[in-house]
Amino acid sequence: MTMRNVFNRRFRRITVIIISGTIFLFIIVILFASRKPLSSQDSDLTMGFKSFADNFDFSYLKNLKPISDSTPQPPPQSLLESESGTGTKGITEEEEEDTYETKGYQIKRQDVKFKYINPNGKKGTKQEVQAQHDELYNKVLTKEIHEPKDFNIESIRPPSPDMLSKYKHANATIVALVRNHEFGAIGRTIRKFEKSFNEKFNYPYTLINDVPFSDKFKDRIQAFTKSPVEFVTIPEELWSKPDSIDVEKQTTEMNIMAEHNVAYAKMESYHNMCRFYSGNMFNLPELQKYKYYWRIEPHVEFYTSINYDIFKYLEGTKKVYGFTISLYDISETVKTLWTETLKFLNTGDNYKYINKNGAFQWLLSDTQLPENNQIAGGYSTCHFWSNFEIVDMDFLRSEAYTAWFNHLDSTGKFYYERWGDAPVHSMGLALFADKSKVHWFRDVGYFHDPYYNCPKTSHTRGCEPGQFSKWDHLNDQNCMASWIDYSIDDLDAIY
Ligand SMILES: Nc1nc2c(ncn2[C@@H]2O[C@H](COP(=O)(O)OP(=O)(O)OP(=O)(O)O)[C@@H](O)[C@H]2O)c(=O)[nH]1
Ligand SMILES: [Mg+2]
Repeated sequence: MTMRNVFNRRFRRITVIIISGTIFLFIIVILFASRKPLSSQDSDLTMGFKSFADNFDFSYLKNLKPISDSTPQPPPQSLLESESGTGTKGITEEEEEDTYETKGYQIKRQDVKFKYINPNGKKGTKQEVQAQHDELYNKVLTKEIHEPKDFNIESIRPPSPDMLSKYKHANATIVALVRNHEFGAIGRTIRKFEKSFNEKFNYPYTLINDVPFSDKFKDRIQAFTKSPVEFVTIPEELWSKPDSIDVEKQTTEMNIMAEHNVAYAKMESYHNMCRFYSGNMFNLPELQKYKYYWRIEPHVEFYTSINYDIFKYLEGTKKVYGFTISLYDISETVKTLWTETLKFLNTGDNYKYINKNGAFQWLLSDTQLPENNQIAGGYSTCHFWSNFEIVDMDFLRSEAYTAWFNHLDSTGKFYYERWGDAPVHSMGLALFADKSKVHWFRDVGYFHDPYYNCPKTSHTRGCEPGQFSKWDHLNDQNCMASWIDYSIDDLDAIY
């Protein structure tokens, strides 16, 4: 074969390849040109490639990934859970690395730590900070507000009186732990509470006692309300001091607290009450049928006529807790509550219970009463005052809260210290709940001696808007500015 013939044959072969390649490309172009305009239909373009690819077997191309469907997929369940529920799921490794310095928390297995990072750069002596906090509190409480804006309040108005008997309630009850001799004081509270809220809704009451209620108590109480009242005696095992408590140690510790003027230090029934409200009350058989409770107490005041169903507000907004007053605690009563809690969080997989949107900075702030943080192992002692609390018991009955309470209880420090149910509930909420699910009922005027929540609303009478305490020298006990600073993103969003 001559060189010329070889060239001609090669030239012909190349020409055939080029022509068939061009035809192949031409067919593809025709196929896509007949589809909708590309600019407006990106997802169709992907689908076009996909259906095209689906008609061929590309399995021999090892690294070719299937073209994914362009339909948006829901995020993985783990990410959804981190939105508002409890737990660390959804925190990426990357986030875990630097949140300690920038946000004040590190949530790693057996390496959980928190620190106060003073997010707003608060400066000054504690007196100066106190003055700034007083000013903020006063400004917020003297601003005229109305009902919450984050829910359709018109949909949860009271029924007309003739429809009251047919009203479809939320799954809720009003609770009070009381003693037989307190029938007058709790009766007066019920009368005020009825006027403010419950005569418009008739939610049932659950009155609780560590001994059976007397007939006299029951007869007197029923006269204060048209709502059903259930009288409950607490089973011994949910009330009394556990056998595991070292009585000698208890006596020694109680005497020390009494020497430091800690109120009720030596009163064992008070310690029982705090432990009961902290971890056992919502386990009473009679409360199993309910999801929400609103706690009331003898000797309190309600100043606002509430014209919407507060339980349905919590239910509708999926909030887990409502409060009116936030204050500092007597630090000697909670000396090791925080350190015991850190021990719990750093055991096994317990870190997973922490909600990364918890109110950590509120738990740790040390600008107003730094001496409290020193005595309480870093805990600010800020808490929600639990004599007024509206609670979703599913939170208190959750695995996270239950495991944590069991740890606290195992230390015996409801007796060796005087851990109150208020700091216990509050710390649990700050760690395991999203802070946006904890609601300050700013619109509800309330008083438990000596502190107020007194808003400026058209339905509030009998208190002075902005006043925190009966006694000015107790204004430094107000922790609400810290809640406002660190746990409310937008003050105008709800009220
Ligand atoms: N049945 C019963 N109820 C109790 C006992 N101790 C306290 N309570 C109730 O528990 C609630 C809280 O007790 P309080 O004495 O008001 O405690 P506190 O609010 O911390 O203290 P104060 O500032 O004195 O009101 C109240 O409703 C009391 O009636 C008890 O031993 N038995
Ligand atoms: Mg009280």
